[in-house]
Amino acid sequence: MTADLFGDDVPNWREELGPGAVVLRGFAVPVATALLAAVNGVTSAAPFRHMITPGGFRMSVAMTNCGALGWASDPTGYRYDRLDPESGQPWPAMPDVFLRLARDAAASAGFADFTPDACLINRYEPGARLSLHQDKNERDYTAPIVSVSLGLPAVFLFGGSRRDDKAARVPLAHGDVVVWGGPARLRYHGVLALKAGIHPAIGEYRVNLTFRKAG
Ligand code: MD6
Ligand code: FE
Repeated sequence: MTADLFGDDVPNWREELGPGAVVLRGFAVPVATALLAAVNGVTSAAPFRHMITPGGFRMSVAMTNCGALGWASDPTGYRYDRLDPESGQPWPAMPDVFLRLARDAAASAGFADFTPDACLINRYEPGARLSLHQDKNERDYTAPIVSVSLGLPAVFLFGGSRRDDKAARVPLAHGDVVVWGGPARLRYHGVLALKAGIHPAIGEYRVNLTFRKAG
């Protein structure tokens, strides 16, 4: 862990979660307002929606996407698609502030030249959760994933390479960024049910941005 030597009031340190995985505490705080404004821009064109899993369940997390490719789930399976299935239109472009933050965070974690083509935007309301899963719909596992937490705090579960490996509980707060790749790329992970609360920036929600190189 590297302590903040710069004397500002923004949390700024890193916590290794294991080889290839790190939490950059507070990394997104300086751009959080700009990120949230950009989320509103994306969702005015591609609103949050509750997708249906291949098993037929409605996901408790509401999702949308921006970038050249968007992640989608429906009863036929999971996939990345160029078009929003709700509108038939391409997903909104990735805002510059998203791209810059994702690149900077990846570089800071040791993954140079990360160029995401997909950003999945997750919105949690109290009680919403994401069960343990691997991110494996992307074509190329050499690129890392960059995950940005905004709004209410959540407990991130970070497991191993098998579903039944014991998972660490990692609290994530507004502005924290998790980067994982290389040997950590296929580790199981999930999010515990969100606790109710009010965040000054976005009220009763947690919003998570996950950047990937999907295509
Ligand atoms: C979330 N995140 O934090 C859900 N996946 O809301 C993920 O599923 C995730 O945070 C891959 C890498 C980082 C993540
Ligand atoms: Fe994931």
